[in-house]
Amino acid sequence: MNTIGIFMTEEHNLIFDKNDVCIFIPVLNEEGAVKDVIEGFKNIGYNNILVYDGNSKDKTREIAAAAGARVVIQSGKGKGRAMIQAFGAITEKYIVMIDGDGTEKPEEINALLYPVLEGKADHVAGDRIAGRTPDAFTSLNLFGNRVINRFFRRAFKSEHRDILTGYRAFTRESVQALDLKQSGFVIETEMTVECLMKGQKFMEVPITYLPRPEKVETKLHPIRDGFKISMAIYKYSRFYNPLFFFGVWSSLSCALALLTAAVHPFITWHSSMLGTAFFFFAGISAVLLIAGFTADISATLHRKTLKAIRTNQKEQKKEYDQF
Ligand SMILES: Nc1nc2c(ncn2[C@@H]2O[C@H](COP(=O)(O)OP(=O)(O)O)[C@@H](O)[C@H]2O)c(=O)[nH]1
Ligand SMILES: [Mg+2]
Repeated sequence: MNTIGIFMTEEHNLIFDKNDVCIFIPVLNEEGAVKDVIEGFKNIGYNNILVYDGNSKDKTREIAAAAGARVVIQSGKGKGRAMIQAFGAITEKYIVMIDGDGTEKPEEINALLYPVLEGKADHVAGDRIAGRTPDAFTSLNLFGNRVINRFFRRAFKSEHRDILTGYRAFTRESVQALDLKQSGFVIETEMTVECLMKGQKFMEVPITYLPRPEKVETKLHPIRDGFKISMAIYKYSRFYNPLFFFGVWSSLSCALALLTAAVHPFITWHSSMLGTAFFFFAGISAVLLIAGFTADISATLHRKTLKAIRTNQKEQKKEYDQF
């Protein structure tokens, strides 16, 4: 099969070698789906397929190797750990990552990869919520995803629609610049946050999201992992949007102060205690708000400085390339 890809835009024709794209599939007990995912890519000329296995207890490794993928067994546990290990080891210029559970379509790779090849994006994420088919998400998962994405948009003042997606394309250089530490399912959130922190060009494109094939189980625990992800979003907002980070507690204290003021006329026998509580909560609220504003100034200045450094680096690289 010819591995030369030609991608035509209005401005230019882009020719690339599909072997320069590493298709990376993290898997854990996916014997029911991994073969179709691998073959889906091979059928369209992408033969460079790397499967990172999280010590599956079924025949995932054997099936993946027989289908023509390189199989590596990750050390330790967790999807995040597998991703960090893979990003450190991959040498190809472009990486496309996809779940091994058959819920995403290999043939939709172009929508993700082309903006990266064109240089329009460093990192493209497939928005599963936009292209979900009926029953692809359970109602609990859809609700959880919506709440988490809304919380993320609020915390990061962003437009992201699906931060938890596993179908993504990026340059090796851009993903290696991210400071990733999460071992489990918080890794996608961390990646998205890191892209924002590092000022990378991030884009979302709609992708089809299919129900899992029969007998293929999700490894994600909606309540436990949903809680961990929400906590991580809050924690990460500290450096990106400190006004939100401190503002949450400032608003809560403010609400408690108002509550004590509101009940004050009705519970006269506790009035001195309520008065103390009012000043306590009002004080905490004010202090946190001041902390938020102060930290927000530092964060904004920090972002501006980083942006200036990056622009400078890009200009220097351009000059160097011309020379
Ligand atoms: N290597 C590795 N892969 C994992 C691990 N846990 C899950 N995966 C894989 O990561 C992908 C996403 O997991 P999945 O259960 O589909 O999560 P969801 O798509 O968010 O519901 C699938 O291909 C899983 O097999 C792990 O601990 N190690
Ligand atoms: Mg999945």
